[in-house]
Amino acid sequence: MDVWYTEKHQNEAGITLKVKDILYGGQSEFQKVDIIDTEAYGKMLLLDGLVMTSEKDEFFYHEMISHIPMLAHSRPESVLVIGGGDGGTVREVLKYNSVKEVVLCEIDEMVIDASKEFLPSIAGMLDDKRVKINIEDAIKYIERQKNRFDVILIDSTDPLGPGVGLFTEEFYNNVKQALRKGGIMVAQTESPLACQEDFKLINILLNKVFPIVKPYFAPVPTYPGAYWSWTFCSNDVQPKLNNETFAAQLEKETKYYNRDIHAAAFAMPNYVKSILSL
Ligand code: AG3
Repeated sequence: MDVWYTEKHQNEAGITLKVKDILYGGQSEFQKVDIIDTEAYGKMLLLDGLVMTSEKDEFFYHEMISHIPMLAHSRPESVLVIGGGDGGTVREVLKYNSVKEVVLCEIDEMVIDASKEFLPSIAGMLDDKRVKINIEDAIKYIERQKNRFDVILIDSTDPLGPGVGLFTEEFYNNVKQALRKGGIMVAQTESPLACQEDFKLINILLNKVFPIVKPYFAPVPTYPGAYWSWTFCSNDVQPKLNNETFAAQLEKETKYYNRDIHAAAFAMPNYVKSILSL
């Protein structure tokens, strides 16, 4: 079989992968949901034809979106994951004994069902009893949450389609209200190389809402630019490592995260400083 999958990036570049098998194709009320198996990156979840995650490189993304905020917090007990229906972020958050509940607020049940069936190494912890799955638009859900979560992780798609409302000042304000004292929000904030405009605009919005806003960076080989960002936001907590003991234990099994990476992730390349006018 000589079938290739391509995601185009701004219609001027892209990623192309040789397909071994097409495992699932569905159209939900919100988006197209596909699972394919590729030679180079293993099984992958695509939403509206865009790469969300792959078995081979998911660890960069899921470890970075979760361990940086979780280890900057003094004792995370209640965690909210917005989007993230593939379960990778939930899997990482469940590694903390302090965590009593993880609410997954995902708009599209088809993403969860397809991930559970075809991506067990990523979605395998979604049945854990600490996980509460809420199939709802997070824009609505967050309006009802006040002073409720220690860590909120926005594991969204790009600012397009069903994800667009998760990148607004109003939404971020509601997220802020949903945080407890000492709480932390991290959002995926696009590529500072391939999506410079989005990266900049999201950072401007976050700075209107939160007093502490610190972007951080890591590679994600299958995403646009292969270079990704997340942004750490809080009213009262800085992003430094706060739980050295647990980090030392955790880094024995993580594939990307360790204490050196935690410190280095916030180092900002000069061209990124210029994008953010710093
Ligand atoms: N969130 C998707 C990041 C956006 C990727 N963009 C793209 N391929 N154009 C990841 C979900 C993983 N839990």
